[in-house]
Amino acid sequence: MRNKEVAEKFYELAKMAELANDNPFKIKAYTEAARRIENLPYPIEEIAREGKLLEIKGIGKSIAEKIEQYLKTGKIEKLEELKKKIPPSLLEIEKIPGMGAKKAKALYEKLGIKTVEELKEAAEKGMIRNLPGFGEKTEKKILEGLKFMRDKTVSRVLLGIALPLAEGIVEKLKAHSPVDKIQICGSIRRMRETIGDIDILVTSKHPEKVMDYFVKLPEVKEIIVKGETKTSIFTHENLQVDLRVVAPESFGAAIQYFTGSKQHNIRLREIGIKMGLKINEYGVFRLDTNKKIAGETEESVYNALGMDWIPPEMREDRGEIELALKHKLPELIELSDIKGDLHMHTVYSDGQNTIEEMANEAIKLGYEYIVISDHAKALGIANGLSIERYKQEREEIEKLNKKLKPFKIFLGAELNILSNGEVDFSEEELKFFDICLAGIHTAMNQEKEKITERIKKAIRNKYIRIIVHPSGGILNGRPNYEVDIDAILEEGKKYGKIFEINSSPERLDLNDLNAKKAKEQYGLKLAINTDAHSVLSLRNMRYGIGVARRAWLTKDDILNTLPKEAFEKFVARNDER
Ligand code: DGT
Ligand code: CA
Ligand code: CA
Repeated sequence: MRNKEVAEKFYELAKMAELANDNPFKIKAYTEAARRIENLPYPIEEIAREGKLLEIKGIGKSIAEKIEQYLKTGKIEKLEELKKKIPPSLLEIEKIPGMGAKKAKALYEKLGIKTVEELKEAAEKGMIRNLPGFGEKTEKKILEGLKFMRDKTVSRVLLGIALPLAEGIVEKLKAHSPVDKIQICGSIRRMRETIGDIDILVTSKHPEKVMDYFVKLPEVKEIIVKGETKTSIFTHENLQVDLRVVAPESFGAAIQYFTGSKQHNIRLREIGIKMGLKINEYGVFRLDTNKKIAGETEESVYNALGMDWIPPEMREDRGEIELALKHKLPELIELSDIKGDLHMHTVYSDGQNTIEEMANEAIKLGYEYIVISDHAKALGIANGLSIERYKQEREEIEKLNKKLKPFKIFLGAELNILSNGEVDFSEEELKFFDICLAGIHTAMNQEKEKITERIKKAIRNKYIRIIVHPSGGILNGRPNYEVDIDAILEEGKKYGKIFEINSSPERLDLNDLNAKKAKEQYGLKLAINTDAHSVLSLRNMRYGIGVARRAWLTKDDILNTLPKEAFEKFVARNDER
């Protein structure tokens, strides 16, 4: 389906027409057409083939002709003409915050600025402030806009976006091209929270067919290089995907090499050299005779170095190599160890599904229990619940528990740690819940001492068992609160509290390093929860598992690997205290 691609061409046409001072009605028509094409439920190429373009609302004869031109030739004549009048690089300039078409055009006409580099130079030299309609303030804004764009282009993509995208590509390559083995490598395989680019390795007897198919995938926006052994493309999200074809006898060595991390690989090579071995993406070789001694499987590579195979999530050179040499690697937690999810929302607060829908989905995922933890009343924007509404939830849950047996739903609450460390309800009221979770949702800008003390106070509340998303950051969004993580982990240890690994791909909080520290330095247990606001996001559990594995955690470190009866006992402690 080429809808998105065609739509983008029309957006480009509209922008170029604007820069060229074209008729405003035409500009509007191009933009409108782009929007319509983007939202079409059918492939535009099929509609064109059937001669039905004019049936699409908002598309007239002249636009229909342009669509046909583009589908046939890859070009729109009108756009090519405009490009002769106006340098297309102005489109880049126009996108910078604080610029826009009018200013881009004025700078081009008055100072001949055609590229982002030229714009930067002119702004830094103070050449823009004296132009009519610009001034010092505008010049400063342009410099800030340039910096923002630079930060944005180096920003990494969330694992929650990159992993499904990579899996989609792998599925298609498997189904429609002659690949034999295929493996996603790089930071995705290591389950890093953000991803720079996607690395996929395959073996095949017909590499050229694999590459031909790969570059025609609908995910592809632009081909960077296409070769027999390596092809790189950009997706529509501007994410680079590198596809490499390697020889079957080197597959293990290659996936080991391209899984990284770079630091981990460097350490392996150092150890290899001491043993008289050379390691590269083709295999493990004896330095003296150049004889290949391993490489077909990843295990063979690690074994040749006297080590056990190391799970990809641990390959960060944080001590895993030493453990592998001593055959003492931990048995990491797996998704199938999870027996319940302890943090989710329903239509009672700001979720999209009912309690029953969430429960049925959890049953499908193989869980034995869940905790429904809708927001409490202080969080007005999330439709937080009063005790009366929690009572309604309790009634509904009791009915469902009869119906869904042996599956069990617990009534929880996600309390708000208010700016003074108190929560939404009195201790007397908190007795009502099976289990209480608490986290910060407001006043996140408090200074370090205050916000740390605030969380410590919540930790001392005997009814609160789990601290959710303890550091508060949103990946690619906002930074963590200024919280002293060590101080709250220490307090958590004193009061026997559980800290959450929030599996939502925007959060992944605690992160790998803090989760590792929670276990190793403070002997704490953690919970891995999804914080799901819909049945679909219950499936985000695997991202939290990725964090836990990167933190070297095992099944025993995680509260919600407990079977139902043991979890019931954990919950019952509420009454004793
Ligand atoms: P990313 O893409 O920034 O999220 O991180 P990675 O780890 O996927 O890095 P990437 O895509 O640059 O390279 C993939 C793997 O290939 C990397 O983890 C290790 C290996 N690799 C790449 N370049 C080098 C290198 O210059 N030296 C070594 N030893 N390994 C490399
Ligand atoms: Ca990568
Ligand atoms: Ca790469």
